[in-house]
This record gives sequence, C-alpha cells and structure tokens, in this order.
Amino acid sequence: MSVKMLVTGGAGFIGLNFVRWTLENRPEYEITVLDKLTYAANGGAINGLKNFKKISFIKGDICDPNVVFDAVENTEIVVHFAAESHNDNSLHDPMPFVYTNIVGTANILEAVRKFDKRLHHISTDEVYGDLAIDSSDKFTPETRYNPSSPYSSTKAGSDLLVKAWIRSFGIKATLSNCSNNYGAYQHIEKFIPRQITNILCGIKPKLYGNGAQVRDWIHVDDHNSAVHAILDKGKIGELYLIGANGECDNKTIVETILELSGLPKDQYEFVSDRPGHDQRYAIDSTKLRQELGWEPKYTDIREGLAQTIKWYEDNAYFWKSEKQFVEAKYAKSGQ
Ligand code: NAD
Ligand code: TDX
Repeated sequence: MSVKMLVTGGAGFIGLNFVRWTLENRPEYEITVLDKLTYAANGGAINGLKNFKKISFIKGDICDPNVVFDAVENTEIVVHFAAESHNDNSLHDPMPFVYTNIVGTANILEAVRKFDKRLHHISTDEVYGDLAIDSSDKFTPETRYNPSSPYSSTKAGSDLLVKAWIRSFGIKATLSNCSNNYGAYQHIEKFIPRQITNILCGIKPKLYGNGAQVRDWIHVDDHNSAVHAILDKGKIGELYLIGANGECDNKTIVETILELSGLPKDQYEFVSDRPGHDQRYAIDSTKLRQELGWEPKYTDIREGLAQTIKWYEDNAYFWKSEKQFVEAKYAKSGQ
C-alpha cells in the first residue's frame, strides 16, 4: 500500500533531488509536490519525472492557507523544503523571506495540526550563526540560536514555530538542520555552481572578501538519505543535525574546481565581501549517526566536485539562459 507524501519546495534544488531519490529508491511513497515555481525552481525537471507514475504536482504558494490546507488534508506525511534560500538575496530584499519562511511555515503547521499529519521540517545550520575560523567548535543540537542574516533569522523563526507547535499542540513533527549542500540542479546564484559555470563561460571565479570562510559541505543525496532515516526512525519532537564532516574554506573549493577543470589554480579574483558574512559552519552529527545509524556515502569532496562539474557541463540547458542575468545582478553589488 502506498504512503502519501507532500513535498513542499519539491521543484527546488534539494527538494527535486529528494523527490527523484525517493521515486527511485522508495516505491512505497506516492508523492505530491507543492511548489510556487519561483525563479529558483526547476519546473521542467519535475515534468521529466512524470514517467514515474506516483507523482503529481500542485503549483501553489505556501503563504496561501487554502492551498496548504487542501494539500495537507490529502496526504499522510509532509516534508517541508519550500523556502527562500539565498543569503545574498535576503540582504537585498528580505520581505519574501519573512513571508515564505515564517508565514508559509506557520500555515503548514496549522494545517498539520488541524488534520493531525506527520511533518518533517527542513532547516539549516545557519540558525546557529557562525563559529570562529580558528576554533574546532561544532554546532550541536544544544547550540544557542544566533542567526546573522535575514535568511537565517527567518529559518530560525520557522524552527521556533515548529518547536512551539510540538510543545504546545503536540504535533507529530521532527526537524533537521543541515550544512551546505552541493550537487546537480543547484541554482547558479549559489557558490559552487556559480564558480563551475563561470569557468565554463570563461569568467574568473569570484571569492568574497578574503576567501577564508569555511563551509561544511555535504552532497545533496547524503542530506536526503538522512531525511529518510529521520522519517523512518526519528523520534517525534526531536531535532537532528545533518553533516558529513566536509569542512573546507572557500578558496580551497575554488582552487579545486579550477584544477579539476584543467586550469591554473590561481585563476580567480577577490570581490566585495558579503555584509555580515558568516565565518565558519561545522556540524556535529553524532546524534543522527548513533541514534539512527546514518552514514554519508560521499566522503571525498574532490570526487563530489568532479561529478558536479560534469553535471553542469552536460546540462547547460539548465543554466545557460540565466547566466548573464545572474552575473549582471552580482556585478551591481561589485561581486
Ligand atoms: P531552492 O531555493 O533551490 O528551492 C526552494 C524551492 O521552494 C523552489 O522550488 C521554490 O519555487 C519553492 N518556493 C519558494 N517559495 C515558495 C512558496 N512561497 N510556496 C511554495 N514554494 C515555494 O532551495 P534549496 O537550496 O533546495 O533549499 C531547500 C530547503 O533546504 C530550504 O528550506 C533551505 O533552507 C534548506 N537548506 C538548504 C541548504 C543548502 O545548502 N541549499 C542547506 C541546509 C538547508
Ligand atoms: O560568488 C560567491 N563567492 C563566494 O565567495 C558566492 C555566491 C558565495 N561565496 C561564499 C559565501 C559563503 O561563504 O561562498 C560561501 C557559500 O555561499 P552560498 O552558496 O551563498 O551559501 P551560504 O550562504 O553558506 O548558504 C547555503 O548553505 C546553507 C545555502 O544557500 C543556504 O540555503 C543553506 O541554508
């Protein structure tokens, strides 16, 4: 018998990979994607999944309670990926982040409360703020929330709403906070695909500030296998941190991409820094590993980057038409 799963934001980078992975590996799920199809979505790729019979699509906004209530009533599980997700955009225009990430999540919570459905809320390690570059500290589920940007503060707000609905109303929810993802179908405004496609277009990779900031990279398929581990075995009411010990500074990532692309390692340039730039993220995923037995599959960032470079080379249709627009927008901020 099928289990009905509603995936919000299932046309975006991680959601789309989640939907594909689930259709390929977990045939017991019948998926409905609810997505507004913003600039970040891949509507075409969702269409391409229609040969899997167990998928349907609703174009709709999670800020609209009618859309959300109808969709949630007709499902058993909700996996909530939908969000405005790019820090740089949140610094130019924060209000869409407030509406989608906070109001949209509140609508999802009210709907799962009314219809008594299971929810998994997808969040980010950025809710904890940043760590010192030269420390060996890591975020744990006990770390205090201390977000820096409009993006991360609205994600923190959405987490706090989920926690309050768990405690006050006893909704059946879990949360996960993951580190930086990379892989196929990531929008080219984000760091790794921006640099890969810059190189493919003969543009120099751009490093913000001094390039020393550290991110804890995880392959998107590992993020999604962890979400499935939580859906299968996670304890209701709990928060899990997802990370694959992939710490690397931005300069080293750019140098590796250049090298893998057959270019000299110094063919990049420094550009204006991001205001309020978080310095370092690092995840301690002991709880997820010990309690749920999860392990990442991609442990070599170099191999993961090589695979991702090949994907962008082979799938120029996905990004070519947008490249000029994205770069023109960055150029306006000196980035
Ligand atoms: P994305 O920007 O690529 O995709 C977001 C999707 O949500 C898009 O398809 C968009 O159309 C949809 N969406 C946006 N506003 C909507 C609305 N109002 N109603 C319905 N749909 C809407 O984002 P992503 O990188 O795939 O991130 C997905 C989730 O994972 C987010 O919640 C994000 O905070 C979280 N996350 C991302 C990362 C990362 O590295 N990308 C890391 C940790 C957590
Ligand atoms: O051109 C660039 N040059 C550069 O040096 C860009 C686009 C980014 N950067 C730096 C900024 C960050 O230190 O690279 C790092 C990664 O930047 P982003 O890809 O914008 O990611 P980040 O801000 O770390 O947030 C990402 O991970 C956590 C996702 O976008 C979030 O949705 C997620 O929550």
